[in-house]
Amino acid sequence: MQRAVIGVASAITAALVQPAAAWAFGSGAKVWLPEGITTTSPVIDRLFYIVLTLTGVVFVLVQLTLVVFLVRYRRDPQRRATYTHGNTLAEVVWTAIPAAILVALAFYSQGVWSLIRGTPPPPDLQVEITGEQFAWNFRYAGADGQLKTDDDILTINQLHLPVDKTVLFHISSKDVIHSFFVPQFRMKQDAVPGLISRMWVHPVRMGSFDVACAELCGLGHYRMKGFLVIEPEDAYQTWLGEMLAEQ
Ligand SMILES: [Cu+2]
Repeated sequence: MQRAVIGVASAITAALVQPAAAWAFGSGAKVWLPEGITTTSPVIDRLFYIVLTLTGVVFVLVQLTLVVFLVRYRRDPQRRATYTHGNTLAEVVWTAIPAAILVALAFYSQGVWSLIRGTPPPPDLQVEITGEQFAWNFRYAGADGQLKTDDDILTINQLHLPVDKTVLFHISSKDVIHSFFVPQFRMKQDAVPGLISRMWVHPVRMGSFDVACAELCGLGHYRMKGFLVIEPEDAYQTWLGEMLAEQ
């Protein structure tokens, strides 16, 4: 019995400590998460692993304490129940320490939040994203560099971005609430009809990635999938030229 408890406890600890160690030693955040490909993804991952480590340690401690109490105070006909008023010191400690941790986390995460959701940096490129049942529509500016004009370039489910450029998305929806989600961005933004939400990214790695809809939006939700390609500027311009020719 004791061996089984120790076995389970060490398995839980390993599952929690490994990602924390991976983060601490900089071996990338690939233990649980796909690779991060933007300038802000390491910042988000770091916050995630800090919260995971804190809650993981508390979880293991609480479960171990629970097991210890279950065994130590199990039914014993020889023992009489005693009355206790509690312990003021213990109550102050178990209130003050979590409060201090939460306040510290609030300040720390506020910095991350304002970086990601505060005023976006000046964009090199702006793309309008419109969700609809069940596809992603992307709108690029044409030769005039302005969105919402006659020479705009429209694509369906095909999102190409140049690497190392700041991109500002304007996200909305035609019908129901969708959610624009690229796991490698570590960002997710609801696409709400009648509302334009902004989200910016600065991709630093090239490759092909999936664009998912992260909001159950109807029967075809599962097949609402876009394709993101992050490529060098010249390849991006070539692709945009091809899309223009198809309009
Ligand atoms: Cu959807």
